[in-house]
Amino acid sequence: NLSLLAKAHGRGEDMPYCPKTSPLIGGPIHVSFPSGLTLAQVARKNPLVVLGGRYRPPDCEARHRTAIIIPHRNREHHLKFLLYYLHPFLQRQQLNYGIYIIHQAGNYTFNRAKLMNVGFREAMREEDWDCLFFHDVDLIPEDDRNTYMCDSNPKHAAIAMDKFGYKLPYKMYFGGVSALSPLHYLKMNGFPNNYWGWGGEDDDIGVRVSLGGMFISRPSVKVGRYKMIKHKLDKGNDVNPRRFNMLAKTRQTWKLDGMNTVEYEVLSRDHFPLYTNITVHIGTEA
Ligand code: UDH
Ligand code: NGS
Repeated sequence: NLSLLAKAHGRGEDMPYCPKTSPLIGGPIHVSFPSGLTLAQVARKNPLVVLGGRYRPPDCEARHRTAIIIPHRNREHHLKFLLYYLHPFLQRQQLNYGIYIIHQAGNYTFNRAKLMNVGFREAMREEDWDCLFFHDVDLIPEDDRNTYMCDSNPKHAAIAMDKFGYKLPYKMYFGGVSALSPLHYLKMNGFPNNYWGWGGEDDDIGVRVSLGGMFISRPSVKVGRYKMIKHKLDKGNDVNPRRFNMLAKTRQTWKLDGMNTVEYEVLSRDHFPLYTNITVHIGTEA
């Protein structure tokens, strides 16, 4: 089976599996934001990344296939820094990975969770990923031991962010970066489609985890550390005044709204050197 797999990938038949723990993992990462960085420089530093932002370890068969899903609009500056850190980070973890930017078309109010549903479906269309990392564009992991692999329960990875003093802001926080297997995702009917604007969608997702009969797993606070690139609330992403009312009803709505009802129109799919860009029209609030 292994040799068939290797053949299907057009590689040598005797490629061994990568070690269970990557020898390239180094621990804490010093994160700073070099001025004048360009995407071309990031591409030059990552010669083994192929079109669409895909990578597989050159000398062993990866044990894990992880897709990174990044909701995006008008944050090219943050994206550049994230790619600068994320590509080498994922390579040190010896993953088979791909990076997907899900770009919301138009100027209508932003909808982070719906973009994640789009990312899930579109990424799974391309490859049999065994783990999906839902990743804000402005969060840079600060420790290699924060492995981008799935656990047996949905994982909240961004447990310790600098802006919260490297602590969880509250026990049920599920924002920033989370990791789910396709099975986890379908068990909770994906994410809600109707949180337009800032706030609450991550809490809804956290509630769905338990409604789907699962628990939240987390790395240790030593390892799940992130630096946030500072910014203000974006234009087109005003605080959602309906979020508390909606959150109070998640138990009634989660099966009626989610992956089973998501509707959208893909406007373009581009395989750029460092990422796959999917530009999507996700409509407007009902
Ligand atoms: N995002 C975009 N473009 C936007 C809005 C959001 O790309 O216009 C994406 C991006 O990946 C971002 C994520 O959605 O990391 C989350 O949005 P956010 O960064 O605005 O949310 P966060 O909570 O910061 O990190 C909000 C700033 C302070 C809000 C205070 C409200 N009380
Ligand atoms: C909660 C929000 C979450 C948000 C978190 C951190 O209050 O969506 O704060 O926000 N929940 C609601 O509004 C219901 S932050 O400090 O990053 O601006 O992620």
